[in-house]
Amino acid sequence: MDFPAQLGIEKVNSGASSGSQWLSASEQDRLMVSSPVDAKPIAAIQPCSSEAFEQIIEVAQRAFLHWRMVPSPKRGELIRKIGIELRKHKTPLGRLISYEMGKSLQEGWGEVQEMIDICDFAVGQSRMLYGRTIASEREQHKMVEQYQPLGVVGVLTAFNFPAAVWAWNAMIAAVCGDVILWKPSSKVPLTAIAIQKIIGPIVKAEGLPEGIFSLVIGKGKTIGEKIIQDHRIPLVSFTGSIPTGRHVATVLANRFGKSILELGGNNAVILAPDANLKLAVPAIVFGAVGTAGQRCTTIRRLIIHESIFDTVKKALIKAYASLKVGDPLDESVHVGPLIDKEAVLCFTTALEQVKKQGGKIIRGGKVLTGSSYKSNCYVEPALVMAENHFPIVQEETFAPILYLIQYSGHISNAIRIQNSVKQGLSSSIFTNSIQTAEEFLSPCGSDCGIANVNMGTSGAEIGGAFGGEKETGGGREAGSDAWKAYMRRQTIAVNFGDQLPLAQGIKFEL
Ligand code: UN1
Repeated sequence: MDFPAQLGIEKVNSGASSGSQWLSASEQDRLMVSSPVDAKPIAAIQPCSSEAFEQIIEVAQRAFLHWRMVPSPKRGELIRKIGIELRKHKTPLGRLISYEMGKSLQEGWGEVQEMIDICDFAVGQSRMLYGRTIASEREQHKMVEQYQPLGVVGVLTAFNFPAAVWAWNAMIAAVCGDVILWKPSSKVPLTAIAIQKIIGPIVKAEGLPEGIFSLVIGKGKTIGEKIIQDHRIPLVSFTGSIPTGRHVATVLANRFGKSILELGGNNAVILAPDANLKLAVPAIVFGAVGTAGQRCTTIRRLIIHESIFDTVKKALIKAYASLKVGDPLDESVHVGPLIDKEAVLCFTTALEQVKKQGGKIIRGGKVLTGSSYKSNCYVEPALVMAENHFPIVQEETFAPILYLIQYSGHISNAIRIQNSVKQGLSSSIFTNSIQTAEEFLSPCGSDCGIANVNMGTSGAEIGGAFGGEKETGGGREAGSDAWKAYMRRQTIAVNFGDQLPLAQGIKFEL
């Protein structure tokens, strides 16, 4: 296994970097990272100390003073070079993601591709930070709106996307003139170290200062908490659970900081009576078991019309029987391990709960043991007959459990079931009827941030704004106009005349 070394991962790594420099980090609480694939230790990390954190913030603040004055198309030029370098590292980086996180190699490479795509997008965006002109009501006045950089942006990412979610945030924030402080999940910090080692030298070679992209590794309770509390960080983008997101939002709101939240999903697919099952079945299986059910966008609920329920159930049982669970680096494998034993416990506990609440497991659900599954993190993806109101179905269990739920009558009944959860990230419908599809996309349709037709709920392209409603947090990242969240908006009025007319026609004479 040569990819960790190829990417500059050492036996013991510092968990604090201001760009190309690595600070001496804490000797205490050394973090040993082992793979969920085979339980073997990969490398150790010295977490970022309080002193190193202070230094990094100071360097980042200094970098911002320079970076905000670099013309944004020039900032885009740096991102273009990062995209080129990521292309060169796609093979080993995808392998590291797969080995450290456990997702299939295809999905590991897909994640690097998502980084490359957002780089390309950000390069274009760097020439399109458009404001607008506004008609002034006063004579010889003009009004315009412009967008200015914000400062140090904290990006707190989750274990399930060790690379791409940072890139969505960081590449866009960087062309906006911000500097980025990344705290990855301490379950997958080696991917972050590898990325930092790719980009740090590029920034340096361009003659740009340290501190545009910094990295701090440590526990959420220590380093994560420092970031959300710090007044020097005007914006925090957080991806993770709803309870932690609620805490992040509260702390940020209390100090009038900005937040972008990407929290849990409880995504549903609706199968209308006229659904094309040739499309639907593979889409559902990929959406439910891809990344071993650990995407925010994973399909968790399948809302099936009663007229096709038995056919769909049989087709899914058959498809699940052909799934290969095992080493995700083996390209014939569909499903790798869960991230850790805690995640396995969540899977088994949820299945116990669903049985108690009246559900029935119709396929899978076992924890796999034996020499191919040494880490004890492998599970058989489960198909479960359930009802939407079961408390466990209302929750997001970050594991491959797909609840089969029946509906009858009009499509509005399925939409009502779909929307009857607290989360609102992604949704989809399979139908060949324009009326049904358009009702799903109408104001009385899906209440989610993402609504797809004739495809699954996961695997969004970076060109769209990514995020969800309700307890998913309301944030938007990646494409479309998501860049605006990384900038401060300024409304400008200029008087080019020799009179001083007041707005609203107010008279004030001296
Ligand atoms: C996540 O699970 O946090 O749409 C992000 C998708 C991916 C991103 C998921 N492009 O499934």
